[in-house]
Amino acid sequence: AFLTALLVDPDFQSGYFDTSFIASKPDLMKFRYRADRGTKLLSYLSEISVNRPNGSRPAKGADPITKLPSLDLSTPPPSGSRQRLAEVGPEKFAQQLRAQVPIAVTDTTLRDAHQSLLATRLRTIDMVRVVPYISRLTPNLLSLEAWGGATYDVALRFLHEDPWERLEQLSQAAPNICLQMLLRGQNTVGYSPSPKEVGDVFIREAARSGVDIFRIFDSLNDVVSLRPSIETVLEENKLAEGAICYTSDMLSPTERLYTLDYYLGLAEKLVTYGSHVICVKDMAGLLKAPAAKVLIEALRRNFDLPVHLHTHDTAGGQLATYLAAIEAGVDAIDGASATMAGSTSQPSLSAIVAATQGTERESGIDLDALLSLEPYFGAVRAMYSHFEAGLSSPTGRVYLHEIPGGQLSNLRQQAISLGLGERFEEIEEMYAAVNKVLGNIVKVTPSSKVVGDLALHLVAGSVDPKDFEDNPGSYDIPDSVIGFLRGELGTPPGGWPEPFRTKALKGRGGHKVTAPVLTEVQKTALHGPDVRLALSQTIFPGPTREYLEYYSRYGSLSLLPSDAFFFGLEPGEEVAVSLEPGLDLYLAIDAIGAADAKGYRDVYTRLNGQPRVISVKDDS
Ligand code: 3PY
Ligand code: ZN
Repeated sequence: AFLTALLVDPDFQSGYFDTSFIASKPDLMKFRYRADRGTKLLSYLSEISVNRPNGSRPAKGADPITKLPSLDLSTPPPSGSRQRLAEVGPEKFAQQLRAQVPIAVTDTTLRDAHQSLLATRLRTIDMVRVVPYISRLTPNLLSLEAWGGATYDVALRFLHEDPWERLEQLSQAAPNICLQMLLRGQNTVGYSPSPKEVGDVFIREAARSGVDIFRIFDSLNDVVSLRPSIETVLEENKLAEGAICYTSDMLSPTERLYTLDYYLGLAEKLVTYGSHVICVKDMAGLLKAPAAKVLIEALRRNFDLPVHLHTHDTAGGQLATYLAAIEAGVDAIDGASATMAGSTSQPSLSAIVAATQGTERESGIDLDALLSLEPYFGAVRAMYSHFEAGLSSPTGRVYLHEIPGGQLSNLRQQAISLGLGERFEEIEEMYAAVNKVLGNIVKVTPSSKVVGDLALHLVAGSVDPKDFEDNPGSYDIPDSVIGFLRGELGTPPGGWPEPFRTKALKGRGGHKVTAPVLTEVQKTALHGPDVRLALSQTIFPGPTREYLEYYSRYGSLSLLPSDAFFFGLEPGEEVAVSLEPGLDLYLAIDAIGAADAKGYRDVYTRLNGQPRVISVKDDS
């Protein structure tokens, strides 16, 4: 196609031997560049269509684009929380949040909901398409939680996307609503602590790239470790939401550790460190309505900060918890679009808005607007059904095992891949038993991963947890568990389980914790021109290497529509890819040939109608 364009160019025809005019034809070179990008994407599609790493495509449902609300996007979205934060600054913003009567609402659909239902697989393209509608239809949201948590890792590792590009695109698509991220304290968005310098650089870059609200937690509720992160957020003039992770059952008469006083003690520290908001992070959905009433009332009575409640609807009762919390004065709560809500995800936004409509604390969010967004997310969810965890109902068993919403769906998938899918109840019970062995800890990423890893390991080996507790020296122990016992994630609230810990570490390098340090190369990179890449390389070296390999081989895979990205194309199918506004590429596969003696197949493709044959090794 490049040659054809060249040959028909009048300058080429008139100047036959003189090619210097090419320098004055940048479009030709662009054409070449586009063709290159197209060929790379076609190579990826050919590879996926031959080898189908995600299995075969589920029955094709409605294209989510056809389900977008009908709305004129040419008018700018009304101003909202983002403008307010920029105008009045985070302290005043927090005071106003505390003083306002309407309940403030965060929409978690683009982060926690898909992390908890669809293995965090939602791709940027499916987010960025709907955000301009959200910003116009529900401009009164407090925030959009759309970044951080597991999304960073999964973007690099499985979606071959740059998480920073996602953040930038989201920030542009929702200029009026605060963007919120979940930060795992000193673990940033990873599974083990990073040096403080990494946390600092990470927060500054995130703030610059569009994050307005940082929700920050520690996986063992060691809130002292949150101080540096909170301080950096304050320096960036963004809103710091220090979180206390809720676990166990505060009002149980037998509860000795996770009591009201324990939570008030944590909140006091967060206030001292300068947190603007106190978040109660109920990651497993264990906060029952009566406990919410007591906890929220006490937090608001003891401190002047607004309180933001986060929960997961795993057992099915969390709307009741929200109503109790609202009555007790909670300032903000979290929900997800109804078609991406419920069970391990957040309660439904529509249900929240409907339940408060006509009351003193009604949210100001338009219920019809929320309803008009549900079909889009319903169609998106159907397109990602491959990643559903198979949790088709609420489960009260969460009160027994206390597995966080984001982990419950993941653990089911892990169990299935280990051939333990049929024994999931055993894994749940083992998770509860292992939690006791490890000292009845707070379980949220990454401490929850420690408990999950050990539970799977013991069920796979049919080990009795009591025997493991008595004789840990006789068993293999996953690395994450050894790291935890050494104290890499901090100290558990109830102290160390002894003599188990000493026995388990004996002969395994002892109790010595190695503090994370940066190499000189990492240090230089973090202060060099490509901070984002340096952060990814420091926090996730392996996945970043893989991302770069994919990028050099296939280009910007985030441009592909999701069903083509996950499942390739059927022979005869064509997709359009928008390289930039007004510039579409058409990619098609006509046929896939038989494997030759070496196992290669010819894939007959077309790029903007021009045929080309791509050879792919069939791994089957
Ligand atoms: C995360 O850290 O990813 C979480 O969602 C914790 O709840
Ligand atoms: Zn959550």
